[in-house]
Amino acid sequence: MTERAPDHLLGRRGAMASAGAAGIAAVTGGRLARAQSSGAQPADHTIRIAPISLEIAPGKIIQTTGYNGTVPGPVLRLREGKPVAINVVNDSGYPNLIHWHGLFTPSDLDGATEEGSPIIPSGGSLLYSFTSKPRGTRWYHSHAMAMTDLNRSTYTGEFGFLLVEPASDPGRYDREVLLAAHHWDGHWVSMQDIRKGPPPDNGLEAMYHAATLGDRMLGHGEPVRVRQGERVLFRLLNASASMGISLALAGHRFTVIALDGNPVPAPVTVSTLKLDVAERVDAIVEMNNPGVWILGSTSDEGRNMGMGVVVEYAGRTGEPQWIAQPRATWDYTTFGRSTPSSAPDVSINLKYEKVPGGRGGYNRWTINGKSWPDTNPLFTVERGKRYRLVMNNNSGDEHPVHLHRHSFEITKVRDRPTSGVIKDTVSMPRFSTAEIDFVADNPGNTLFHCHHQDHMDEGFAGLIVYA
Ligand SMILES: [Cu+2]
Repeated sequence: MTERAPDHLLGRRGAMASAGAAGIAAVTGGRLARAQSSGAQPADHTIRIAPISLEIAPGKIIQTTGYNGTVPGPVLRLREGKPVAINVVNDSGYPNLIHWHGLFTPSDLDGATEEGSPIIPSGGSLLYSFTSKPRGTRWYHSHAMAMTDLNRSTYTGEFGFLLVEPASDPGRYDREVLLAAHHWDGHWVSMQDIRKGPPPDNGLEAMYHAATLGDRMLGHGEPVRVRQGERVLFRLLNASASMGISLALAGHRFTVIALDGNPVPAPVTVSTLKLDVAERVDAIVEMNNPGVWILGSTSDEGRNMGMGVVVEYAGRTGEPQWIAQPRATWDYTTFGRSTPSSAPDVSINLKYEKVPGGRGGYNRWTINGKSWPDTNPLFTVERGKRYRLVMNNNSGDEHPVHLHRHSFEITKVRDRPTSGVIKDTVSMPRFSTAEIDFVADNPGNTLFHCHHQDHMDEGFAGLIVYA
């Protein structure tokens, strides 16, 4: 593994050490307690983070870490509006914590040291206790730093679905299928060597040799078994550390009903789904084309790496079929209203740029010219006001930017106004613009960052603070 210059070590690493120590020393309000010493509050769920040997295809063993001995981790089904206590035991072998992605948690329970959440030392444990909201397809994952270590944080098997279910809503579907995508077996390569191109595409990036949709590589797991006439709800999650994906189900189309777990105004039917890192899509498929099909990456390279799963109708056998998909553009406004949203109280411009690392070096990332921790604070908000983030991705890379502890509304994509699409992560294509609005309705430190593990570790993060 390449050692980096000392200045890189001062990024999130320095901040984590101080915030983590402070967090553990100052346990707040009794809601956050070390499970070992609390004793009084029983846990509804226990998640043990530990090493696991994962066979994703015959003879293809991945040595990683995961939750409760499975990858993905156990599905946590929580009841909307109800308190839940989750005991997390850290036997991962490194300082760690869990982020409850998409939930409106207090800062100290959110699992992000930048907000003041405590780190769990190796061998320690922590009780997370919060109210489950909002309803929808959420997930949980490590929010530790990885830096150059591809065996930590979101590079590992430390991810799982977290479904916040409404008190009463049976849903109009016959079967629910949960599939999480992940990339494995990563190593750092210089893009200058790969693309033979000039800067700026020149720094080190993680490349992968294997991928899964579900628990095994395409063709090596149990098929998704369906029956003709069923309406199947697919809950799809991209739990990759740094790779966006496009998925299709040969012979079928998806009716998208929710993005990042939140119902969309226009449930449009499409052939391909695009999920950037951390994004979720809930889509209904009418099973009306009996056969044995592949649900997988639209790229041959992706499926060859393992990104896919077989969908098998009852009574059907044979080789799984793939049908090449016409190139499709993915646009959030497809699922939104064309009417503009409410006007914001305050607009804030955010420009994202890369500081190329050169051959053998790691790229740095900036928001308005600054990298974490110089982006603490990024800006200050007042409770109850509506903020518009006017974002300019002035780089040749795609960025899934994620807002913690709040949802936002997409209000413009490039030059197209839209409303009604509520998310917590928005993918910004290379050299693009977008606008998102959020209401400052959950006081406490709030992290805003790119969900690419390496982009975040290399400075693409900022802290929004309440006045
Ligand atoms: Cu990024």
